[in-house]
Amino acid sequence: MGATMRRTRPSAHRSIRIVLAFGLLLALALSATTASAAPTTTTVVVTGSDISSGDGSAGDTGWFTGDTRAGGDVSLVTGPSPTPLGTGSLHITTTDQVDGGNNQAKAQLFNYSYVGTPLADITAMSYSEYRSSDSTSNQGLHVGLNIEVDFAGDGVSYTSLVFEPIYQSGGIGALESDVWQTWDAYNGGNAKWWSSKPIPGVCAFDCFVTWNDILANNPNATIKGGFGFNNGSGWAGVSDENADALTIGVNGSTTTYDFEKTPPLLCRVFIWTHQNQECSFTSSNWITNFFRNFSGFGWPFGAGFR
Ligand SMILES: [Ca+2]
Repeated sequence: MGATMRRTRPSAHRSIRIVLAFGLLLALALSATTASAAPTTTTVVVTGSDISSGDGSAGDTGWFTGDTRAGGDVSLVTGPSPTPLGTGSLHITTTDQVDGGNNQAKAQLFNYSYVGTPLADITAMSYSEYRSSDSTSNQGLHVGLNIEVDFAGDGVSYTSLVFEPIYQSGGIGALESDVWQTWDAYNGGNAKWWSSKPIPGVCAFDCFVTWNDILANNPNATIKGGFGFNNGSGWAGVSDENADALTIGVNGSTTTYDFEKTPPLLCRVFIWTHQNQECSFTSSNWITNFFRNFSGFGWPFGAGFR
């Protein structure tokens, strides 16, 4: 009896250890799976060296001035204070230039890194904007967002979807000058957009429909070109605008672009996955950016400037 018990006890302990080890491995595997699928929040600083003229039609990603025409200008400046992020912003202006009887001044700054993204995967869009009282254009005209879209998802179709603050629930009464205002261009799918061309469910120019309406009528739509800011054309008068903190979310992971005149102090973060993650600081907001840049990446072993 005693010899039997001596034989069975070690065997039972081995079984328990095997079960515990298997359970630990399973927990680690599930943890890793969960970590890899977790949404991320990223801030990217955009400075002048990040911007090129023209568009990303050659397949380049990054920032381009798009269809910026004579009389339109984009530049990176300090202020107007207090900026939504950092110390600078994008200055996006149009003059009262007249070309052939129409005011054609137009300024754009588009990002071409989202080409091919299904519109249905977009989960956030927002930006901050500042209209100077030096503007002489109609006070309802504030800088808006554009997305160049393949609405049929067939590689051929094209329209520009446009978000403008004046067509949102507050109307012109919500628009102000000489103050930063933040616009939610997604708003749970309830933000209003219009289309530059007729597409299923949306007429050209004059149909102001929700993002969800566009998706319902164009379920295969994808981003075809640029996503970003537009000022003009066809706006009589001078438009003096600033923009900052452009956010886009894809499948729950958001990226916010912080426009800055001065290149930030760069650092490199070493995280537990042994990957390096660029992060950025400016002298006045480095504490905020320290935590913002580290969120979503887990605790680092260390960080260093370079
Ligand atoms: Ca900024």
